[in-house]
Amino acid sequence: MKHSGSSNQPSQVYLGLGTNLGNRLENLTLAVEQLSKKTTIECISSVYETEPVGYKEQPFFFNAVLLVRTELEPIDLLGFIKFIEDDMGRKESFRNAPRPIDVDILLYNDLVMQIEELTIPHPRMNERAFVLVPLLEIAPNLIDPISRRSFSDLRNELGDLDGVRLVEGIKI
Ligand code: PH2
Ligand code: MG
Ligand code: MG
Repeated sequence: MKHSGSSNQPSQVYLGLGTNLGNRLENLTLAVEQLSKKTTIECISSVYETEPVGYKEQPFFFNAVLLVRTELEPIDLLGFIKFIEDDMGRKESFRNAPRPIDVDILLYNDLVMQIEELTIPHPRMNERAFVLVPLLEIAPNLIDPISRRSFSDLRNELGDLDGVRLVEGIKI
């Protein structure tokens, strides 16, 4: 099944990147370089340094969001992402554990899907300032395909954005 409509246009996908082990900037750069082998990178947010959410006893993250275009179907994109995460040395341990790189599919066109391996939109993105702040930087008018509300309203409802700080002077 094609998720990009009847035309053969590539799909527009927002990806969330997170890293909190090793050289975080290098990890982000390497992940983008790897992603560019099978997708076209359209837009990259600034880098944000963010307080860990969930499991707290771990280093601060660097987070960023990308817009890419790809002809990969969601499940094939997920496979490609897992390959990159494994290649960059991610160890399967526990949920929310520290990792050299985490790449999450946030949005895939306006697709809504739920299978065992993959839920789109990302099920926790609307609660996470470390996702919504960089997402809104590159897509200020985007709408949540489930609630049909703007992500900017959703971010405003989060209130406290203190745990998310723009890192000045660096670019992926
Ligand atoms: N990712 C998580 C859990 N907690 N916290 C921050 N600040 N950034 C993340 O990318 C992150 C997290 C699970 O993937
Ligand atoms: Mg994640
Ligand atoms: Mg993930």
